[in-house]
This record gives sequence, C-alpha cells and structure tokens, in this order.
Amino acid sequence: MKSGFVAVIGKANAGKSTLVNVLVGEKVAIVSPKPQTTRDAIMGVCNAADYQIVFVDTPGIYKARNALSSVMEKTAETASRDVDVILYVLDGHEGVTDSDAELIKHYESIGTPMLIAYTKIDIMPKENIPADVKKLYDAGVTQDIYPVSARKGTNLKKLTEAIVGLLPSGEKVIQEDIVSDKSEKFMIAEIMREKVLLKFDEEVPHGIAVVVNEFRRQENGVYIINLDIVCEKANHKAILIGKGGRAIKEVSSFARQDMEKFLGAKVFLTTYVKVKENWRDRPSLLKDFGYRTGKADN
Ligand SMILES: Nc1nc2c(ncn2[C@@H]2O[C@H](COP(=O)(O)OP(=O)(O)OP(=O)(O)O)[C@@H](O)[C@H]2O)c(=O)[nH]1
Ligand SMILES: [Mg+2]
Repeated sequence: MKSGFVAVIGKANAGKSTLVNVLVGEKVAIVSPKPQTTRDAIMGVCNAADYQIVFVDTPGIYKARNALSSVMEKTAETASRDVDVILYVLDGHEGVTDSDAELIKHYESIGTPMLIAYTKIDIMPKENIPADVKKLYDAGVTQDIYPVSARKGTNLKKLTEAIVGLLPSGEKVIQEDIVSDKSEKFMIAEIMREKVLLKFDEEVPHGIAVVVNEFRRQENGVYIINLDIVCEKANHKAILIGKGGRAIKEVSSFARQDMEKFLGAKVFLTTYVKVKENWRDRPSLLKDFGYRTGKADN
C-alpha cells in the first residue's frame, strides 16, 4: 500500500482545482476562469485498492495585494512544506515564462519529491509542448514534466502512477469514506461563490465572501439555506442585485441547482447582499468569514 499527502501548487488559474476534482472523481473544489478562485487549502482524497492519494489543493500564486491574498499565499507555502509530494501545475495554454521556471525552482529547493503537470493541452498546439519543456530544463528545472488535460482526461493515468511512485509505503492516512476535509456548509458557500465568479466581472466577485447563516434539513427532506453575499462597496451591491433583482435571482437559481445536486435533495435558498467596507483587509472579518489569519497551521 502506498499513501500520502500531495500539495497541488501553481499560479492562479493554472487548472489545479479542475485537476484535483478529476483525479478525486468528485467535485471538492470550485472552478472558474478567474484567478484566485480557491481561497483555502482543500483536501481531496483519491482511494484505490493499492494506494491512497490525499491531494491538498491550494490558492494559486498571485501577487498579494490585500490581507486575504497574503493569507492565501501563505496557505500554499505552508502546504508545500508539510507533504510527501509536490504536484506543480503549469498552464500549458498560457505558455512558459521565466517566472514559471523561477517558481518551480523555488519549490524544488524545498527538497520534497516533486513532479510537474503541464495542463490544458487540449486547447493548445501540441508542437509547443517540447519547446516549453526544453525552456524549463534549460532554465534549470530538473523534475519530470507530464503533459495532461484535466478536461479531456489525457495522460491522467500516467500522472497518477508517477505520483503513486513517489508516495511512501504505509497504510491509508485517511478513513476510506472521507473525500474532503470540508463540511457541507463550506461547499454550499463555495458553490454560491463559484456562481458569482462565473456571472460577474473583475473586482466584484473577488471582493465577495459568502456567509451561511442557516443550514438545516427539514423533516420533509428539504434543506433550508439562508446566506449572505458580503461585498466591499455599495456599487458592488447594486451590480450584484441587478435591475429589479434580476442578477441575484439568476445566480441564486444556478447556485440552488448545484446545491441540490451536491446535497441530493431539494433546497429552499434565501440570499441577501450586504456591504462590509474593505473586509479583505480587516483581519477580524477575515476570521469571521472563515479565512485563517496569522499562522496557517491547521
Ligand atoms: N481546456 C481546459 N481548460 C481547463 C483545464 N483545466 C482547467 N481548465 C480551465 O481553467 C480555468 C481555471 O481552472 P481552475 O481549476 O479553477 O484553476 P486553479 O488553478 O484552481 O485556479 P485558482 O484557484 O484561482 O488558483 C477554468 O476555466 C477551467 O475550466 C483543462 O485541462 N483544459
Ligand atoms: Mg483553484
């Protein structure tokens, strides 16, 4: 039996969460085309007869501009120090730059066994792959590079085998029936955040937090969910609500459908939009909204 922890690290929007969801076989982390979608380390477990891989999906590396980004950056850094393997995810479709090589070399220098997934090869010319691989090796990268597509499932078996090859021998580290370390309530808030990320542009979705005030199941099986979308500015609130409440109705409806799929039951969802000026720079609010402040040690 091989088993252990694998930190999934890389730039924002590289495709880390998509890859983790596919490898785990269940959606444990939300995904969007916007950078900084993942805000917290999220565990996703992949069980097989002779191995168990415990992925730790992390917030993408992105220039820290506020207290929330800097907490997110520390989360990735801490995760990379505490695992058996680092899986560095590189967006092949974006192309390789010097900063990619520098980041990869930074993680190599930690000394943890590591491999590189070069992803999104389904939407790029295949000819670019060898040139990018050469660029990385010329820049001093030494780890094995696996071209993959999470969307199409290309080369994922090879990647999994390579990860398993780097794991230590030993019993399962996580109980078999556990897929994620996050609660249903956390996923409910994340599903709402995903729909806001998909619907709105730029600063609006990045400035929101979702707070679940009520989450309970009635005797008839229906879930009653009541949540706040907290945004940073009054004009963001107006955008989120939309003319005649149309925008918020639409995102709530998409979110409710996904929540019903996730919970396997009907959901009665109530959504409010609130303003908390600059919450991303206020440590006490960060904590209230479920983001770790200070030492990211648990
Ligand atoms: N075509 C294609 N798109 C992909 C693939 N993997 C991810 N994407 C897309 O890339 C975007 C970012 O994916 P995420 O999985 O959210 O990326 P991430 O690295 O977790 O991003 P952060 O959490 O912001 O750091 C989404 O629009 C995905 O659908 C892939 O293999 N092929
Ligand atoms: Mg992510």
